[in-house]
Amino acid sequence: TPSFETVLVETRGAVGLVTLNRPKAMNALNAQLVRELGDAVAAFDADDAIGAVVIRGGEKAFAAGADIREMAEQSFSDVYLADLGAAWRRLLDCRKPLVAAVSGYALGGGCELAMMCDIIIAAEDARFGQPEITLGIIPGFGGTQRLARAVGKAKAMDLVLTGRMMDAQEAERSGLVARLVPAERLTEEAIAIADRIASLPRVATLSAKEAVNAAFESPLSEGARAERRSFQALFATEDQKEGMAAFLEKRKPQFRNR
Ligand code: CO8
Repeated sequence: TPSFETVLVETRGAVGLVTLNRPKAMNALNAQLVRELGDAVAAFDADDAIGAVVIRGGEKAFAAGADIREMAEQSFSDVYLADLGAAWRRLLDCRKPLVAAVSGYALGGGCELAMMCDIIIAAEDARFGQPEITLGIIPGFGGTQRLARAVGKAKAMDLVLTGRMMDAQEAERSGLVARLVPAERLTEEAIAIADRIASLPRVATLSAKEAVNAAFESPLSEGARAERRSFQALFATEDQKEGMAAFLEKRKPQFRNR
């Protein structure tokens, strides 16, 4: 496992665990952290032994946004030329499922990071928001788009225009958060979900992630057509034969990710 300064990387069986590690700055996402996070996720994506990845922060903050100290004096040209989008895109390029385990603050870029993951699990003390407007900017890494898709226009406008925070219960009710768990069980539950995902046939898993994501990228008929092709293609895998044979023979399947 490679070693980084601003993120900690571990494995738990077939699960890759990335911990954002700038606790003194509430895990503010500076350029180094975003780069290292991208490297860590890409390394797990390339590792055959890993089936899913959990990204977590600390107890007080998942991440309180982009690093305001780093951004404060930057000009348009600085921000334009730095193109941190390239680092973020490495997360979006990850084909394996990403689970965000959120406790404490997930604000600005921190909320955007959580929304780039496939499943958000939140502790009961989690708080989400896009406070950029209070700094004279707007979300810059997909926040307006992903929030609108996750919670609808009314609540997305409310959050983005006022900069207010929503608590974990509101986030779960609104459809941003998949599951709410007590804070002390957050990591354990997130790893259990990732471990369950990692135990399932991988070709189908990656196809399923791709298919659900197509719902946000294409018209219904195109998405459904792509889904149907993937569905049909999965009949060419050994794991489909094994999964169905095991069901009929009333035994546990032995998936080989083939
Ligand atoms: N950037 C830099 N430092 C931060 C940040 C941040 N986003 N958030 C907190 N810190 C630092 C504080 O400056 C403080 O440092 P110090 O001890 O040196 O003074 C330390 O973390 C602890 O913070 P607080 O004392 O403020 O702790 P509180 O418990 O009082 O408050 C809050 C916690 C509510 C999270 C508060 O810190 C806060 O409001 N933070 C800023 C939240 C924010 O506005 N985030 C949006 C940033 S803009 C953005 O994310 C743009 C996204 C575009 C994508 C960019 C990708 C890179």
